[in-house]
Amino acid sequence: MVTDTPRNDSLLRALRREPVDRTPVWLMRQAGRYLPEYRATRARAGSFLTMAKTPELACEVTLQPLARFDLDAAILFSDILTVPDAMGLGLYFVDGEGPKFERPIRSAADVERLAVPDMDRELRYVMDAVRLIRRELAGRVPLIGFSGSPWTLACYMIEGGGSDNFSRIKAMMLDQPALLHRLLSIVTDAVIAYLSAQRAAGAQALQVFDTWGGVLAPHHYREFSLPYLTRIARDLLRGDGDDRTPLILFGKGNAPYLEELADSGADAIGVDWLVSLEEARRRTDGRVAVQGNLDPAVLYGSPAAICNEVRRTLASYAAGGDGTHTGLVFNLGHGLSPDMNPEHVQALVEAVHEGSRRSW
Ligand code: 1CP
Repeated sequence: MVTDTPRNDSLLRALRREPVDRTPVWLMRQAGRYLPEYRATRARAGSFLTMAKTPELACEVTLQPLARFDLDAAILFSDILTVPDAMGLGLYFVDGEGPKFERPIRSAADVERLAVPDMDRELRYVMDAVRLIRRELAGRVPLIGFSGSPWTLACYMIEGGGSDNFSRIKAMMLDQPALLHRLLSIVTDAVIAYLSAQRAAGAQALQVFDTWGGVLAPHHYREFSLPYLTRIARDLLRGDGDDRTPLILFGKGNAPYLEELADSGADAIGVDWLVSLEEARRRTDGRVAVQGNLDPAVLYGSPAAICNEVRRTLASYAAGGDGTHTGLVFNLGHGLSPDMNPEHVQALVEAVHEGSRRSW
């Protein structure tokens, strides 16, 4: 395991709720289509999947936003759907339509055929990318590895792609709950193996994206998403040494469950903009770090408006505790979009660092 501390370790310190000189900031989908250099690499590669499956290209695009902005972390360039792809579902992309699976899960027989993929074979390209990125980062900032949550992965596996109403997975949840639990359990084992392998390859923090947890009614969330997130947090913790690799649980629409998520064993909870950081900090009561939560659409405003919203967000977090920013990782409440202006991203990153300096 590669455990050396990066020169800029503010992300790792904030995740441990230790004081930092300035609040760390990284942005979900920081490598992506809003950057012209990303579009150029993608054109050269021919497709998103070639880019994700070629370690040299994945490394190149991972580093692109760091060359432009003073970000405090790199996030592995990959996708959450690599895991179901490695489980044999056949991931492909249709231009303008997003990801799809050739063989979605539709029956009990489909579920029974699923197995945890071999990380050194089917997902070796991801681990090779992690190792290469660590080498190229040369200790500048930490590298975040990630996975989708079991519920969110199951959504894509059963729907066969993106969905507006989640009709197929919700029908399975209602009519065949034991079958859905069986699938979620296998996917959870795969997620734990995947995150452990990324950690062994050099990822210094890990994030689970529960993008679709918020489409569930509370009793369904507590039955079909939360227990699996908790199992991931507990199992990863058990497999970790003294030099613990922090785990961030990000969820869209997870505000109703902040207390329960803070008890999951994770180090940090990532929240969207439907809850204030003041409330998120108060309700998690210093038990975990908090990550978030600017509405990504703020980036459509002017740089002056962006700075204003960043300051409000920082002040909100400070007001939820002892007046400091300790334990805050600044991020958006969800990912950047392709039509966002890189100069506005620059203004955001600078505003976070300026607004949080010597604040503790
Ligand atoms: O056309 C392109 O270039 C592909 C667009 C794209 C990109 C840039 C996809 C397809 N995936 C990615 C990269 C990606 N995906 C990262 C890279 C690291 C980063 O810079 O943040 C990460 C962390 C993801 C994770 C991911 N993929 C999530 C969870 C985060 C989120 O946004 O909620 C989800 C839901 C996906 C599925 C996915 N992959 C791609 C698309 C367009 C989608 C969404 C499909 C849908 O439901 O409509």
